[in-house]
This record gives sequence, structure tokens and C-alpha cells, in this order.
Amino acid sequence: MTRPCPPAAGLLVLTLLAGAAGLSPAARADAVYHISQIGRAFSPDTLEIKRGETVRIVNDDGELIHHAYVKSESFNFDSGEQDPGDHIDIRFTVPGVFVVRCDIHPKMHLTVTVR
Ligand SMILES: [Cu+2]
Repeated sequence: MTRPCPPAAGLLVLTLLAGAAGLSPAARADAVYHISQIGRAFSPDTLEIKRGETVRIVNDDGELIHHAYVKSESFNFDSGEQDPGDHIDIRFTVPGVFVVRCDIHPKMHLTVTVR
């Protein structure tokens, strides 16, 4: 598994939406976390966020197509196929522990804990 940057770097809040004009007060604390699909893995492969925050998953894996889905009782998501360079955003709206997987590469998994 390749880690192009220290694991903690992926946990940094890259974008705060607070500055965007016209957002309701409820949206101002929302943050976007960056996860990379690289080396047929999610990097980092664990993440802890707050309810309502968004995880952006970017396909940084050269010419490989990836995919991201969550299947659980309380929360479901399916990105469809992600071409190289594509990104998708998953906003986690319920607390719990969720596993994001790639249907194309079954060994890929990202554990997201939503507080
Ligand atoms: Cu994949």
C-alpha cells in the first residue's frame, strides 16, 4: 500500500465552506476531507468525522477505474464508475461506522467513523 503523504495529512480539513456566501448557518461548520484512491487502496484508509461532514474521494490511480460505495442499514451510497482524475463527494448524514468499498477492487476499503 502506497502512502504518498503522512496519514495525518489526509485528515486535515482542506476546505471550510464557512466563507461561501449564502450558506445557512447550519452548513457553516461543514468540512471536506480528502481521500485518495491510489495503489488500489484508499489513502488514508481510516477517517473520523462529524455527522454532516463530507468526504471527497479522488481517483489518483493513473489509468485505473475505481468505484466507491457504502452499503449499510442506515446509510447507502454508490458512486458508479470513477474514471482517473474523477472525484466524488459523500456526505455522511448519520452517525456510525461505515465501510467504503470499491466493487472493482474488493480489497479496497475505507473505514469512516461518523460521530
Ligand atoms: Cu478500485
